[in-house]
Amino acid sequence: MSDDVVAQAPDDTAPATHEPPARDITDGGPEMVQFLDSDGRRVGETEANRAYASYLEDVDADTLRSLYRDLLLVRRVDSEGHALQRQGELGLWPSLLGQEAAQVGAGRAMRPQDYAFPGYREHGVAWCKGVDPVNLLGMFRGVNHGGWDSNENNFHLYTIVIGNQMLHATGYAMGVQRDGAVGSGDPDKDTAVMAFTGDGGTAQGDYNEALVFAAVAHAPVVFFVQNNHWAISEPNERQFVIPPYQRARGFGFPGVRVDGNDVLATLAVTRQALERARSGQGPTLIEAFTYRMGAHTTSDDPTKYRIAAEVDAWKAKDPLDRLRKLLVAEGLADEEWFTELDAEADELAARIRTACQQMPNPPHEDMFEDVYVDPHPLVERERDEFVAYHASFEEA
Ligand SMILES: Cc1ncc(C[n+]2csc(CCOP(=O)(O)OP(=O)(O)O)c2C)c(N)n1
Ligand SMILES: [Mg+2]
Repeated sequence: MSDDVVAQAPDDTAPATHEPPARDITDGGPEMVQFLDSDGRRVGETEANRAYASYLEDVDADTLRSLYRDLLLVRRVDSEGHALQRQGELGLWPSLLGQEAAQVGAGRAMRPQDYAFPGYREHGVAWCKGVDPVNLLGMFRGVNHGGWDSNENNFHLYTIVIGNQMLHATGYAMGVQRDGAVGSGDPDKDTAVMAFTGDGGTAQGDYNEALVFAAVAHAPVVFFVQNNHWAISEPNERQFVIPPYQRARGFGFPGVRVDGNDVLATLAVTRQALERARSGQGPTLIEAFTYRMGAHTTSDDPTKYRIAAEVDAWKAKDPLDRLRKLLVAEGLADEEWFTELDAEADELAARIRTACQQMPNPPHEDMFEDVYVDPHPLVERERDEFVAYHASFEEA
């Protein structure tokens, strides 16, 4: 354990400041797994990445291009969501800007049978799991109560209650164990569960309880913490003293810090963790070291609590730029290819924009649907009362 990655305890007596943080928050330390540096150069063997190199052996030119395609299309979906909110079409949008590689690396490592439990910012994971982005927009437009059938793509509904999905994921993973879908050796059957949260989520009771349960149950779950350095306006120093990847050991399973802006490293590390889970070796915690480039949501103004220099420092670590540089340097994609991809992104944006604008407003009584799996007399009575109450206005 190196000292430089251990955060300092907060000094509550210090006045609020807009000065840069005392330590370099762009440096993930020597234990961080990286395969592609900020300049798009491949990183040679290091102590940290050695154990993961074999998980990238099948990553050829096609795979690299398709990873870049996912990163770019996900960024385009995100910017369209932001624009739609600004134009009054959505109530809210939480941007994933800067976290594309963390999410695409993780999402692409998953097999169809693996189940994801997201927070509310995991648009990139949703994309990789095959969820139509239109469904995400529907939720933030407020025209449905979740947005999609979780079991269609094994991508659970967004969870706004911070850290809560860690418990859902762990419980689901314990169910997977009871179904005998762990350690059977059948690659189409063995299943892992992924739980996504943020740096702020690690301070929640639910998160810590889930990690204890997962450890003692030896559950097939991978906890994926996107450390984007901010929990709304609260920095890492307010969430933990020991970073999340080092805390995993205290719960009883391995933790690894990965460069979350490096899609290759994230892919490799997540593949390894999922394989461990599927084969019955228990949980892993992955801390993706990344940065929230935008506001917390469209309701937030980060200029009130963080300095521009910090954002600029992270801009130089952009996850798309570095893979684009690699593709160009290794002659795997030319300008024409990038132009065609931009056109595909524009088409995608136009499709989801139109679909969003045309979403019908649901009948109000729809909110009583899907509360329980089976019909419930209390919910039915409440729905009838609600419908009768609304009908009374029409009569008046
Ligand atoms: C239990 C709970 N407490 C507080 C909130 C309000 N809240 C919404 S997002 C957020 C910060 C979460 O930060 P982090 O886990 O780092 O995720 P990020 O938004 O950075 O992706 C908070 C406190 C909430 N949604 N749920
Ligand atoms: Mg955060």
